[in-house]
Amino acid sequence: MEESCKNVYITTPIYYVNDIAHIGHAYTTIIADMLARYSRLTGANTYFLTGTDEHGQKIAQSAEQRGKTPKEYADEVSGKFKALWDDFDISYDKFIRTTDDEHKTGVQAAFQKMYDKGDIYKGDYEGYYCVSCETFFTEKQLVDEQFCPDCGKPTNIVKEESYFFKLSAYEDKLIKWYEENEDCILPRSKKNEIVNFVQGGLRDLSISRTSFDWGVKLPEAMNEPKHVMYVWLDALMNYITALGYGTDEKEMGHWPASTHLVGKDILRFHAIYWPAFLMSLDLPLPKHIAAHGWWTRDGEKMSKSKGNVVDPKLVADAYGLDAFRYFMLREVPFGQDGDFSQKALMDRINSDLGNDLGNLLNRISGMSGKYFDFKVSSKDVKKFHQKELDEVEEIFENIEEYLYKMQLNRYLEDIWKVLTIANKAIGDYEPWNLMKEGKSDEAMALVALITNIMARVSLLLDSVMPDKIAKIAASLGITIDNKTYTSLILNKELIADTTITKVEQLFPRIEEILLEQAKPA
Ligand code: ME8
Repeated sequence: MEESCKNVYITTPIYYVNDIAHIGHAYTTIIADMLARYSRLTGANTYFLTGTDEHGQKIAQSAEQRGKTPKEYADEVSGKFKALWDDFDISYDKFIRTTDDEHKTGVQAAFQKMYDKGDIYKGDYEGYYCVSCETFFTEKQLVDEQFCPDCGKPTNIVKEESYFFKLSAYEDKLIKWYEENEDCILPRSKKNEIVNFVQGGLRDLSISRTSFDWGVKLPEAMNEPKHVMYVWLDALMNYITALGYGTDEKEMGHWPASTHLVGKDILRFHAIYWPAFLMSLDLPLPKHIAAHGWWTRDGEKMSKSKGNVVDPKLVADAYGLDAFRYFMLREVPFGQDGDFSQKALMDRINSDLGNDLGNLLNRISGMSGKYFDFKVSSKDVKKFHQKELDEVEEIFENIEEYLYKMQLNRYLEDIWKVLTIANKAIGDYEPWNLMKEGKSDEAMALVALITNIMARVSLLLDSVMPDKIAKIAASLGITIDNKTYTSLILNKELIADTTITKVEQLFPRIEEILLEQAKPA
């Protein structure tokens, strides 16, 4: 994204199929979608991956409880995730499933390579396992000698033959990577936690299980039919098998990932195991691993087991998909937790979207229609409004930096500062008086200034609210594409003469909470 024609590869976690999609999953996916859309607008060669994580004990148990085979169950839930993302117009290039044959072949190739390198050895595992988190723990890590320190559920004692990955051998290399790549883990506070954890010492990682069989088998050459791979090894590899690692290698040109988006619950897997696996495979490391916070309800993390999840589809249907996208990105600083509230969503719609954005468009169409038969010319904007143009320039100067640093709320805040400049200019220059005084060229310059600001804002907001921005762009007579982006954002040019068309009210005022409750059916 930093320059055009470069490769950009954005990923979401692959979601477990034991759960229904809730707003937490939607949040990660919407952020990734925003980054991918923005990247495409800049002209970068963009690849966006999402999908589902379908192996492991947790899925096998959930399927059994429902009287289904794991594959039947995975097909059903994976299909629901995909349908939701399609309904949300998520612009993924590939939806990977870990039960795909190419994925399984790719993971086996990776396992074999790490084994051949001497990074995998056979041993016996003895310790504790949390099925819900699919994570191994030592006795010391448990809470009250029994419970998972992450989710609080009881753990199981596991004693079985296992293959191990020599994670301990990668301690120094990982520390070096963290030191040399300032923004490899975002936000910084989360990076510090990871660095401290690794400095505390790493133990080798058990990467195969023998007590159940719902997983990828070890490579055939190893002749270990009892073993299936640890689900996290299988899952993390999706980021390269999706590009054809170990099979046709077709899309491997996209590697390394630009940004792996994850929730903070799974940062350790991504920031410790994953780079160590990649080093073992002699592959370059991702540029950023960005961990966001949790959406909570009444202060508790949203999760199906707690029964407090909010259905993103119900919310989007009631309040509008684009408004929901904007709300999620704007409401909570990236990395922090946020409590979901319909009241806060309603306020954002009425104030930011209705008043500041939608109403500004109405004013453009109203003024241009009343005074100039909808024709707008930028001819005199610089003559009368260099001051406002400079103010806008100053705010937009580093706006893309916020995206690269994942400060998405600040990105949006700055766009809203610019909208404030536009709204204020109308009050300051009073075009209705300028017209009365016969200064129609000055009034035209003002209307054109606002139109130009709206055009730039539209380019910057297209990735956030693609549907509404398409309507705004059509009303302004501009096209949202790389050519317009280059002209207006990179080259800071003004738009050519244009004709405004009226649009329906984009964000009708919402007077009351629309959903009794937002729980999934
Ligand atoms: O962990 N708030 O899958 P998962 C915000 N399969 N985000 C949330 C959330 C919440 N309350 N709940 C879930 C897995 N998420 C593994 C990943 S990747 C190689 C394997 C989002 O279905 C957030 O992105 O449990 C979190 O990291 C992810 O869903 C966990 O999804």
